Amino acid sequence: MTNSGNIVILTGAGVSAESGIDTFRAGANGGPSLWEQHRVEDVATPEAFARDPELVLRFYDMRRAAIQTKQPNAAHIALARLEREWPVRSGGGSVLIVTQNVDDLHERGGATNVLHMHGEHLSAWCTACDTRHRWTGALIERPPCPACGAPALRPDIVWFGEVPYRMEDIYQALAQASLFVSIGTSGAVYPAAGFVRTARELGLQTLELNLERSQGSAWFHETRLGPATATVSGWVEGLLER
Ligand code: BV8
Repeated sequence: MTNSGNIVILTGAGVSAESGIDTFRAGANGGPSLWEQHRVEDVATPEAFARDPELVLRFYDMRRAAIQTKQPNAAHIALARLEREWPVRSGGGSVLIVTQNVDDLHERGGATNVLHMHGEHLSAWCTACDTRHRWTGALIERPPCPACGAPALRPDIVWFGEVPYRMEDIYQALAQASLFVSIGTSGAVYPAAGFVRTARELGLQTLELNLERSQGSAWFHETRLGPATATVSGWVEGLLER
């Protein structure tokens, strides 16, 4: 625990729901959730990719195209404002957004200090030469890797059973922070769902902003319920204008 004023913010699908992106447990407009349309293990595991690469590539091509038609919402924009203004307002505190989301709405909302622990749709990973490439198009035709030419590109996404990205950076940021805030996540997927306990063990203040209580709610000092566009904007205004 430090009184650094550093803030670590964990976000999940709920922060992008009001931008029209399905969450994993509920469709954006009351439709079937992402996982109702496909069994997780059929589309988001290395085994699934080995078994039926076309199905997996089509699933991610569909989502990669879809997010490029969506816009950041007031929650994304408020968090970007906090990232810009908190250092001055807090006398040097920083803001890190650790997101489980694979869309680019935090960045298009203006945030720059964003850590995608589960990867990004707009990135393709060559499993032949281990390079990553910004990618907005499809992968189903197995296009050649821009670096080595091998038809070995896969979505740069952390699938179930794979180790999330930059775990050391996340734990280090928590160790140097004084506030942990979780926004729009059900707390169902680990290791992300365990961060609040780590934060408590480190003595951080903890706050949850979510539409409903998450599986880890009991670990938070405070929970504020409601849509992210309202709760996040209110929280940021409260912090910057107090
Ligand atoms: C790993 C990319 C080893 C893919 C994703 C311990 C116990 C049990 C199981 C495990 C365990 N440790 C590991 C596991 C296995 C597994 C796991 O957790 N399984 C679960 C299902 C039990 N974890 C893994 O396999 C991970 N890898 O463990 O490697 C290891 C261990 C330790 C340290 C290092 C390595 C890899 C997990 C990553 C998988 N990839 N995404 C893709 O996107 O296609 S996970 C994916 O699902 C998302 O990224 C996200 O993480 C998760 C979905 O959760 P949410 O984002 O929270 O979305 P959800 O729909 O669930 O909830 C939305 C919430 O928003 C709701 O609460 C709702 O109320 C709220 N909401 C809705 N609308 C709004 C709103 N809130 C505010 N405003 C609104 N408008």
